[in-house]
Amino acid sequence: MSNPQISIDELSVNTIRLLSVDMVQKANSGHPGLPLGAAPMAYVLWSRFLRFNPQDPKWPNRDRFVLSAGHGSALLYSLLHLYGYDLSLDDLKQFRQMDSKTPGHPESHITPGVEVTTGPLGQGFANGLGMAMAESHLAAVYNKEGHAPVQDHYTYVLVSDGDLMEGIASEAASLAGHLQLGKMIYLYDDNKISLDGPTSFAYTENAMQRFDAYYWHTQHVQDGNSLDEIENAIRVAQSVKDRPSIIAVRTIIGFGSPLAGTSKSHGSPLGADNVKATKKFYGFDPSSRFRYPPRSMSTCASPA
Ligand SMILES: Cc1ncc(C[n+]2csc(CCOP(=O)(O)OP(=O)(O)O)c2C)c(N)n1
Repeated sequence: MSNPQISIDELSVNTIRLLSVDMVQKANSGHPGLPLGAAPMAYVLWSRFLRFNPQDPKWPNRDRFVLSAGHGSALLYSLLHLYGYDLSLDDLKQFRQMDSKTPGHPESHITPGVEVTTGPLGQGFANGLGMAMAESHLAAVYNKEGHAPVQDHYTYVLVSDGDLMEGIASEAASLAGHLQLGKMIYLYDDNKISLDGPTSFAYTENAMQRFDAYYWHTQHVQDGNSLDEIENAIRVAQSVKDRPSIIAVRTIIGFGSPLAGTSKSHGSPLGADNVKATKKFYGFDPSSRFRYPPRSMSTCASPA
């Protein structure tokens, strides 16, 4: 790294970003924009909140994490690899290849740690509702006074513009509000860009006002790169027990790349020159591939 003062948090976020970029570039196919923009919120969630055990991915009382915007799968694979799930660097290098553990969209039966198969927008949103309903039911049946709860986990779902445009998300949101599922916490990657350009081409309503009407608790994080702002919002969401929560986190798609803020970073590899420029932006060696510093380092001299 060129900046010796970089914090472990920043280094971790940028490593998640650049592993994702490398996966997409090597496969010559995929979606780099979402991981570049949404890595900070994913990192805050995974490093400061999520309870899980990579050695026992099906531990019954684990927090659930669903990437409803399944096209951003490289983000999820980077997280699973870095947090110690059975997903190697070689698996990341096989992104989008036949019979690999890293298919283009997450598949629950293929990759350890993937809770649910996602890709059709809106579907993961609704799966999150099912998971939260299950948690609430199991807690009501099995948790007993005077004993540690058997079930008390959260369901966290990362959703995108496309998820909120889908009808199924509205139906699920309506029921979630009605059931007052306070342990559903949704992070909305509010980047205002979709596949073909700005969301204003297809989307006019104020989505958060819809969620207010569905009896959800809504919040806005203005700076999607601010780890502390994101953390505070998740803490507030956890304190709201009688409503599901959605946090609209304002991000920039493709952040740090020359294609930032444009739909060109949504669903195509950045291209070799742009990958180099992006690595330079983050202070990584532009010619490195799939490289990151050892876990024990407190500051980083070079990711190579
Ligand atoms: C139901 C459904 N329709 C269409 C698609 C194809 N598709 C994949 S990503 C995408 C655009 C999603 O845009 P957005 O949710 O804003 O994601 P971002 O651009 O922020 O990555 C579309 C239309 C899909 N996956 N699912």
